[in-house]
Amino acid sequence: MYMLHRLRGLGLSVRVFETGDGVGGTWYWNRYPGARCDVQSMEYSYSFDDRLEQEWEWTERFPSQPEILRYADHVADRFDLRRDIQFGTRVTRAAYDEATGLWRVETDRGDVVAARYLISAVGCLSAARVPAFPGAESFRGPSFHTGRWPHDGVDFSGLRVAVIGTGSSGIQAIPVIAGQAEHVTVFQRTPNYSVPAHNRPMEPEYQGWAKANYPDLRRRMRESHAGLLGEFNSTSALEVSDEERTREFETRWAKGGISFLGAYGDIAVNPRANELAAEFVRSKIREIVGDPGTAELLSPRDHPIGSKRICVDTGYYATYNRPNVTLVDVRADPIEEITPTGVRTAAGRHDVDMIVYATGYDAMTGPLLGMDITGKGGLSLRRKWEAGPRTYLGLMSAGFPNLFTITGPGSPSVLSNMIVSIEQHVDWIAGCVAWLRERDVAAIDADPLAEDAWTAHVNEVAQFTLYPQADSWYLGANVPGKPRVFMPYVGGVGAYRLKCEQVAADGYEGFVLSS
Ligand code: N01
Repeated sequence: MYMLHRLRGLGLSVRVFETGDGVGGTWYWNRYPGARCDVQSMEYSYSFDDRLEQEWEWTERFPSQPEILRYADHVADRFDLRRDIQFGTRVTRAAYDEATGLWRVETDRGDVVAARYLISAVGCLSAARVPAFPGAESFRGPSFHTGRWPHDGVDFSGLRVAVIGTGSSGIQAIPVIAGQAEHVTVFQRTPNYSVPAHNRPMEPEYQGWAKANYPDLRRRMRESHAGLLGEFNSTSALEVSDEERTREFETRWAKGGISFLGAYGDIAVNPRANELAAEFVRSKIREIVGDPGTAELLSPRDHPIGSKRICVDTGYYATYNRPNVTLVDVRADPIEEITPTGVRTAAGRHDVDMIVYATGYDAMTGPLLGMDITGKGGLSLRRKWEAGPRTYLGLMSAGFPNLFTITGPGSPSVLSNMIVSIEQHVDWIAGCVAWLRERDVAAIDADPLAEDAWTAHVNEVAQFTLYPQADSWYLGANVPGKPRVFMPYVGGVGAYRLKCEQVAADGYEGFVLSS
């Protein structure tokens, strides 16, 4: 939406294709119960328009999905965006025509359009993934993926519900479903670390203060590591006494949210420091969950804390104290098939009336590769990225001129406050397009050498952290056969922004320009 707004400002004619029937992207699709952002409302909003940020009133500390969707609708109306968006349309193919220097874009509605610039805003977590369980289509009841939730809601009353998956989506949905359903059976393959949200109504004083200080707060977010305001402590967890460390963890746990990981500067890089934070969360699980066996099953031990996206919950662990919730460890007792009446694991049958798949996404590359993109010489993006995504700055991939990827692989994207990263990419792309037009440059493409160096750098920085130690979607490890490559850029949004600005100031260094 912001890209459309900026391109209009440049006097370009713009057509946006959107699969959904409305705006909002992730917040349009993810209508599952309990869906809520893990970035605070005052930080998870557009900064590009003063009046917009002053007039919108957030009602909760962490915004719920319906509230963010209302905000997205408000932005669309306020800037009259809908007239250039074609809803209910999926791009199926995009091919670069070297003779004309234009992209030919095809959709599932039969549109064929030609464009000088093609900008992808397909998101990082939009290709929902349901694993291929044998017999899934034989199930007689309804089944839903959290990322493709019915618009008119789902009534769980009196039902026995299976939830498969315990990532951020499952962890948010399970407590709400358990509050309504007759019984919930959770199928967990890997336990995740989760910290409480301690969500609450927005304090008017805080909202007023943030609005009064927005220019400074937004600047701090843009210059920060993750695009967030939280207090990040740079000292080592190993330098302080046990008492002091526990006090710090307790304070952050009581505050709630992902800034728990900011307690010490070496949690993301030093295994010993990491283990101290991980063990603190495990101790909380043991404190909350009554049954010691269940507490142990819920305690992650196979990956460092933060190496998978940390979850933020409301009453998740306590849900396992309810008599109507059963936890099944599918690592010890794997799912063998879905039957007409439920889920059959190696150890037995679980009859249910409904299945909720909280099984995640083909992240980052999935939505891009789903579009069948071909560049110069008929090179397909799928072929080029066979061994993992290759980009320069996450913004372009060599051989695909004038194709920009907002929050593409190789940029901070999912490791940051997405709104901050989206705005930064949109501003950079708009600046680049304006620059090209002023100079009559017909095409911009990534230089393969700059791309090689950036791809190596993205990988090198990731290796310096504990991220590669987890089988995460950051690495494509959740999709069988996907190359194991760390996709987002860990270097931080502040440093990354400086790099992008420098490249532009140097006449788009590392890019090839052609007239
Ligand atoms: O998806 P996930 P998600 N058999 O991939 C399990 C963002 N988000 O939708 O770990 C059994 O994290 C899988 O198990 P395992 C956020 O960035 C943000 O929950 O692969 N289980 C895992 O438990 C997040 O990280 C918010 O062993 C199977 C689960 O399904 C990202 O979206 C809220 C399986 C998938 O977890 C994705 O989160 C929601 C199988 N065959 C999402 N296949 C907030 O802002 C998969 N699983 C708070």
